[in-house]
Amino acid sequence: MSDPVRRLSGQETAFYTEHGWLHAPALVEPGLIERMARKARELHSVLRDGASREGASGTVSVSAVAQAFGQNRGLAEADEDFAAPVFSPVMAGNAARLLPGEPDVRLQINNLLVKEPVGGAHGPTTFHQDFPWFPMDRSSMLTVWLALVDIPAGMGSLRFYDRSHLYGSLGRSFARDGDDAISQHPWIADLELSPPLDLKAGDATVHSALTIHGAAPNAYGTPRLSFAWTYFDAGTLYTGSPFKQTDDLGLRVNEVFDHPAFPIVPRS
Ligand SMILES: O=C(O)CCC(=O)C(=O)O
Repeated sequence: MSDPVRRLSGQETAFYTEHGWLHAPALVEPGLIERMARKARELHSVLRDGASREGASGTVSVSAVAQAFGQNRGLAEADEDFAAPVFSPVMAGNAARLLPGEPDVRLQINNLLVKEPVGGAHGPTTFHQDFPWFPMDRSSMLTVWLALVDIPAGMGSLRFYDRSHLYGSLGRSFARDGDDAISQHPWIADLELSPPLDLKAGDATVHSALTIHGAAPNAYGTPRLSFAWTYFDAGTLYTGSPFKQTDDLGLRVNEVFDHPAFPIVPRS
């Protein structure tokens, strides 16, 4: 079976290394995106209607994803179409080449992300870094954010503070009121903001766990449907810092994340 993900070019990996983010047009093949989008819509309508029945596709486990509206985790473990880009050897190779030293990569999390139109449940995504929340001893990690439908800038495609990954860990957002990254560090506003991106279904953005990013509210009449997943350097050590995803897994402090929840993804 051919890989549904295309290999990133040297120019793209160089851009990411310099800027801390990347727009990767047509990263995933259209047939797969159509299937993922259909399942995401089905799942969304199930969740919106508040039903707890099985997904109409029969392949998506609602119980696995209904934990948080707007952020439905673990689809790659439940459904072969969501698994395909996440466990793609080409994608794992892309991720390795984006990280310093081209390490093996582990999967950290995968998430169907839904941003409802203005007036619904969701507003903007305030600007933040991902890394400060994680119980990891190094920041060599990145997130692939894949558009499942066309996502014009006004629907809330991600924007990035250019080169903000060069400033290390800048602290947590979402911990207190008014703690977005720019309020905490007004100098960040002097960095260039990435252009508003009109993403086509199958386009992706990639950002470092140190890159400050956020998104506008969804000003369109339909939900913004994207699927995001995160890889990290397989040599990363667990610090033991409290974190819901890892607290009860029996991970050992100062050892690697050798656990089925964090598989190493074979690469080509
Ligand atoms: O989808 C969003 O609006 C935010 C996603 C995000 O912050 C992330 O994937 O790291």
